[in-house]
Amino acid sequence: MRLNSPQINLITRACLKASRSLIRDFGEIENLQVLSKGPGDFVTSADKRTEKILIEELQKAHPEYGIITEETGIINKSNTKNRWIIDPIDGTMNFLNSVPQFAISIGYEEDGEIKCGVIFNPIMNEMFCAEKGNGAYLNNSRIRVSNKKKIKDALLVTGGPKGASKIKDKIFSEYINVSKNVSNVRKFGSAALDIAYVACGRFDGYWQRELNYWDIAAGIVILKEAGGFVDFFEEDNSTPLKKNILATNPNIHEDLRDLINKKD
Ligand code: 2AM
Ligand code: CA
Repeated sequence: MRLNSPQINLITRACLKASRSLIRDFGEIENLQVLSKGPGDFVTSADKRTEKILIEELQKAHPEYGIITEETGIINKSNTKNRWIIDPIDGTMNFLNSVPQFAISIGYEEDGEIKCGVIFNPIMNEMFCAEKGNGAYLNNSRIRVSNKKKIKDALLVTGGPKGASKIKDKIFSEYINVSKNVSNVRKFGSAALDIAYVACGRFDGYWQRELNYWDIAAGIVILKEAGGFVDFFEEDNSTPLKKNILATNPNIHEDLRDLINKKD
């Protein structure tokens, strides 16, 4: 792999270290499914344990960097120049159900722009990474978005709505509208991996509402470096960490945007 910024090296190392205990924890889940209590609390602690290792590793090199994480929140709030954006387990519901579709996702942001990122599925041993200007990779191979030209032939992926969503009806009707006009739509349950899969051409496009910044930060640079287009829609300035994302190969971007905007 020809990515060699200090930040990408740090993120990669932190991911590999944290994944060791994450793989062990995943192996325990099946045993816990049979207990009446279920694995809920265990997963929460696996999430926290993973995040703690990631933070410790990244802070060793740069204690002054800002950090935005799913579990801990914001660290070193005043540093908005250099920030790590961390999701220790993206696809928690899959993890909880013994489905090996989840990932550690870490982006590095400089002056408000994501410069590099890693999305690592430790069970499949797939590491997606990218650095601005230096391309995107899956393990050691360069990746590129698909070349599918027509939206009607596209295989898309989406997610949501969340249990607590106030716009469930809107999300479902959008799903119907889009589904009727494309080849098919999948729901895989990990936003980070959904974007990574668009980046390597497994899917032609992805959209989802009501995400958090840490779900997609690493995916933004990976998709762009793989030749994809990424964009946010219906942004609300009062909640800058909440995102509605549209991420596709360049050919179908406008068509998917039109489908999302289309009303019944
Ligand atoms: P998570 O697994 O880290 O919670 C599932 O559609 C995708 O949406 C996952 O990437 C999931 O991230 C993300 N997501 C963010 N907030 C969520 C929530 N409250 N409930 C379900 N999924 C959520
Ligand atoms: Ca997430």
